[in-house]
Formats: sequence, structure tokens, C-alpha cells
Amino acid sequence: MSGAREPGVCGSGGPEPLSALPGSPGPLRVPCPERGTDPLRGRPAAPASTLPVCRFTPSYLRLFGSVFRSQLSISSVSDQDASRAGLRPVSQWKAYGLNGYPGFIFIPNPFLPGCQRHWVKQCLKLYPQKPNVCNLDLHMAPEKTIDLWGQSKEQLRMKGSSKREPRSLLEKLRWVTLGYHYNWDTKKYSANHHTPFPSDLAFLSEQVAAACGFQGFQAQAGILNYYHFDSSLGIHVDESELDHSRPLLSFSFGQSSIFLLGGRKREEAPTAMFMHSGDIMVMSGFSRLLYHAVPRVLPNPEGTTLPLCLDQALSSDLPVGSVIEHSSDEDWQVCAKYLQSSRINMTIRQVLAEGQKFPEESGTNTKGQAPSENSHHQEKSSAKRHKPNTDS
Ligand SMILES: O=C(O)CCC(=O)C(=O)O
Repeated sequence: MSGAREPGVCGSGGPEPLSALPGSPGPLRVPCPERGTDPLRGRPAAPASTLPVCRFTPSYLRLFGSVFRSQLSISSVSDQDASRAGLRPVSQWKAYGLNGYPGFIFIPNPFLPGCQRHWVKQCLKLYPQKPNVCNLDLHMAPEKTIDLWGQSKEQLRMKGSSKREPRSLLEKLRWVTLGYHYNWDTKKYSANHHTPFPSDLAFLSEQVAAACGFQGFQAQAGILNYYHFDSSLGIHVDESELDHSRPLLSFSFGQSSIFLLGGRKREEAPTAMFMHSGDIMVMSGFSRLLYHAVPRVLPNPEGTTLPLCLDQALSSDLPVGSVIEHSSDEDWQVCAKYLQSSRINMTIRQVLAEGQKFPEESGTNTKGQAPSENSHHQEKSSAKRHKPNTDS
């Protein structure tokens, strides 16, 4: 990841119902993150303060030249393995590319009914647990961050709609790192700050990468991003991985967002797109090192408390070897409450090429490095980088 993840994109205003945006398949326009500001540069935009938002749907494809259907490698993933990962058969997925962005692939929600819930629960209940690293570790004694789920679930379940209620610890979570833990200060990964990568997420990632033509992808590092309606993610390039020939995979759950895909240079004009629950985005080839940002989190397009795809029940008979687990009603209630105003994104990376090693680090022992406070998320109220507010 480049030094980036800087405050190039400011926190925007509160949520704007998607119904406020035209419902036609036309090139929708969204307000720039800050009126009169170029979203990727933080400088005055000319002339309008809106950006067209492209959508990955068959009707958009027919009407506009910027989006096209992408081929997937159907034979690389058996239907059985897809369903073990909670995915539909690859032959049923739709995949889209964007003119001008070779290597960029957008796959609208290919998850089987009920299966997104597993990944949401893992992101809230399991993956924030030690030995994984999260933003709260910077401010809190280790014993206080051992069980974020246990400490938050009752508070979350009882929560009303008032913004004044104190945030639970889970709601203060901004990021979790997995596998090779990204060091936010040095902007590097290192051999001696590594913990086992979750096997279920590695399996999901391998199937998606293989379907996109990247067989043998190894999920070695993950950054999980937790957003609320007032959060945004600054402009950055993910370049800290040593092997850029492998794709970056991005999975989104919960409320929607606007994603801005820029160019190789920070000042290039971005393309805006919606990301909804279940959508997968793959950045590879030329698009692997493009600037990008998330300026807005938005209510889901159906206008319901939760996206409808998250309301679907999981089939009672899961295939042998499935990594998907049933969630108890009690666990799902907590997750559902969290997602009413939140979005979770998992980005998965291969750090090293097959057989590659980290270069020797001179003189520094980086074991157990804690990431700095300089995180990448921003909230409405913060002009600069996000600083988690642990008091509220
Ligand atoms: O939340 C997103 O969609 C993007 C996340 C991202 O860009 C990152 O983690 O590098």
C-alpha cells in the first residue's frame, strides 16, 4: 500500500438515500465527496460537483460503452468447490470489465443465499480476535480487546436508533489485519509479523481468484475495513505487496458504498461505481496499482434496513467440506444490528510470489509491531486521518 491512504477524500455528509439518485440505468451522478472538490485530489473540481456513477448491470451494458462483459475461467472452479465457499457455480456469475481499466473485474454478488452471513459473522466475531491485529489495540490494554464480540453483543442488540448512544467496541472497530500484518507506519509487511491466515477465507479467495484466471493464488494478507455511514477511505494505492502480478480481491457486505477507481497518477480523474452487499471486485494487471478511494457509504438500494440478499436463509444441507457455517439466530441478530448502519469490506492479497522471501531487514526487529494511529479511515468530523474515538 502506498504512503497514500491519506486524507485525499474527506468525510462527506451523512447518508443520502439512494432513491435520491435517478433510478434509470443511465450514468447516475453522485455528489462529489465534498462540494466543489475533486474527490481524488482534494482540490477544486471543475466544473460540476458531481460524478457519473457506473453500474454493472445488463441494462447499463446495453446503453453505455464503458462497461463490458468479462470472461471467467469457468472450468477452473468446480461447482462443488464454489458451493463449499458459499458461491454459486461460476457459470452463473456475471463479470464485468471497464474500458480503460484492463485487469479490473467486477462480479455482482455471486454468493449463494444465506452465505454472506457467514463472512459477516467471521468479520465481527472471529477475525477481530487475537492473534489478529485491530485498530483498538493501539489504545486499549490487551485484556480489553480479547473479546470484542462478547463485550459488544448485548449493547448492540439493545441499541436503539439514537446516534447519541455510546458506540460499542465493535462499532469502534475500523480495521483488522490478517496473515502478514500490514504495518501502517513503515507501510510494509515483514516475515516476523505474521499469524495464520484464516483457512475459510483463504479457500474463498482461491476460488474467486481461480475463476478470474489466477490459479494458485495464495491469500497471505488481509485488511478488513469497517465503515459506518460517516466513514470514508482515503485515496491510496495498494503497492506494499512484493508480488504485483497477483490480484487484489475485495469483498463487500452490508450497506452500499461509492468506490472511486482512479489512475496510476493521483491526479487522474476517477470512475465512480456502486458497491453493494456481496459484490466482489478484482484489481489485477494494469489495474492492480491504481489509486482508489471510498468517499461514501450509502444505504442499500432496496431502501430496507438490511440489503435483501442478507435476509435470505442458508440451506440446511451444506456440501461436504463446506467452509460456511450456520449462524445462530442470536449471533445473526447482533450482526444484523451492526449492519443496519455499517459496511464491511475484506481485501485479500498475496504478498510474496511463489518461493519469494522478504528482503533482509537491517538492524530492526519488527516483531509485534503495532500499527500507528495513522489509520486510513476517516469520519465526517475528522479533517485528517481517522482517529478512533474510544470515549464515545
Ligand atoms: O472498502 C473498500 O471497498 C476498499 C478497501 C481498500 O481499498 C483497501 O483496503 O485497500
